[in-house]
Amino acid sequence: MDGPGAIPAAAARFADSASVDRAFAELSAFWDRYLSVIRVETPDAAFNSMLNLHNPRQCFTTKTWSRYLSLYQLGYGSDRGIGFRDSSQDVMGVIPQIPEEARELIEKLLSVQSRDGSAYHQFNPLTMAAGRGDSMEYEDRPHWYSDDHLWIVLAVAAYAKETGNYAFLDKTVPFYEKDKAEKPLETGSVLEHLFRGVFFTRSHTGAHGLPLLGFADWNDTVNLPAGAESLFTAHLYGWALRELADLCACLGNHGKTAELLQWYGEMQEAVLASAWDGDWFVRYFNADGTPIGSAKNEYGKLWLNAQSWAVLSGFGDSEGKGRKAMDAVAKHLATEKGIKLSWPGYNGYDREKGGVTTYPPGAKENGGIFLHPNPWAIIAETLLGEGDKAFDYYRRINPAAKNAIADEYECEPYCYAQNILADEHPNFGLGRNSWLSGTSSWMYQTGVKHILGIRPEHGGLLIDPCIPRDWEGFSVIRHCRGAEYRISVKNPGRVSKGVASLTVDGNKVEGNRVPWFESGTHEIEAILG
Ligand code: IFM
Repeated sequence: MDGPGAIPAAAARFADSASVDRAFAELSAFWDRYLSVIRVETPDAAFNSMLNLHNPRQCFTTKTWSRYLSLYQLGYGSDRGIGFRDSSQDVMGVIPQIPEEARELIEKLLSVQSRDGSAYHQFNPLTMAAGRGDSMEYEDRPHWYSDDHLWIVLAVAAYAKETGNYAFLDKTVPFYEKDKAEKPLETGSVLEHLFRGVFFTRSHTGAHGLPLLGFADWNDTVNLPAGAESLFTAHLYGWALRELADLCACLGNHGKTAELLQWYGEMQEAVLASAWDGDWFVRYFNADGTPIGSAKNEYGKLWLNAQSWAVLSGFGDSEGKGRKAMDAVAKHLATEKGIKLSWPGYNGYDREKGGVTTYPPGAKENGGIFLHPNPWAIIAETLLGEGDKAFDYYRRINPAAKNAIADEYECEPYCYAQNILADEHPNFGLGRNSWLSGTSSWMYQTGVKHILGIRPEHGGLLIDPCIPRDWEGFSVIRHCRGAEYRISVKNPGRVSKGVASLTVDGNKVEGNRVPWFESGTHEIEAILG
């Protein structure tokens, strides 16, 4: 039973002190187990405390509560519920610790995917009733979001890499639409859901061959008239295509892999043909072809996600464009308190751009230090091999390293906030909306998978660190697929990246991938150089 009627039975479970003690013991055992899945020891104490305790704890909270029941966000009584985009990302922060709960959430998310491949933007987890979100407030705008359905591809791929449970891809899950008797009109395998998602994007492109924005992409507050195109969605589509291609290769479906990689190549061509602005990548195109995120614009000249994601998707690899784009980020967007989402902030309401222009310059999505995209910039720097830069960006927003400026920052020192006011705002440095932010999942993944570089792949556990050059090394204990890996990384040559040699239980292994074991404890030693 749900609701107030359930209270007496719940209270009765804790009517005597022995039951209370038992419940506390269970809770403590849960956290001991949860926090033991990944343990790190590095030369940076604030990094260790985030990765060993606070960050995975916040990830559990975001996975459980998405963006509702928060002191900052709309209350439970609203129809916000679980966000498709939000939870598809949050879930990636808990897959190593609670893979089966993660899978259950992934299935729920897939069950609110539309038959056309797009996704309902949000759903109530108790009733599973889904809705189209804020897009319904504007009659003249599309009622779908261009990114939602692509995030779930990343989540399913992460689940498969972590667990090796490829049978899950065949599991049948309904699409959302139902008949009058509430029976789903169509079902499909998990893999079919993912194919429909990427196909939706492939078949909804605009004048430059780039994905249409729909009502919005990751940035909820930029709502351009119909026909606008999104570079963010182009890059997310690229990442999703590569994940799906890898999954298909792993399942032995090489024809499908080739087709998906061809789609990837086509989108890369469209991006490179239209979106390079000279020193950085454009963020959107309006329906009339006007770029947003161009040196030609008066406001919103440069947007972080258009640069970092050009590296994440691999589309910006060509002729050093990705590096140049990230240099523009360092020059115009990076402050000592975190990286701004865009610059300069809009200064006044403009219905043609949407909610972004309702914030003062330097706040939230209008040129604020929006933290959720900061880890994407950090990952981009690791992909470019810049360990010092990556760790510097990490440190700038690490709440455990903000004690000296606690009065200015105002948020908790043990969890990530959603945003910090940026240097165009008089309260530069003030943090807000802590706890329920996608920053948590991404900062956790960034720390473990990209800076320390301990990353489950289909073919084994990858050891691919990108660390500050002055680190002597670090160690990680990682439990995965029934085995324990005790990893020691040494850095005698003081480099950032590049595994020169790898031993597994004393035996030399070629490359930087540890083969999967089903059980036991395994000693891994990697020497960088
Ligand atoms: O991506 C969104 C998220 O879904 C809700 N909070 C704001 C983010 C950026 O607009």
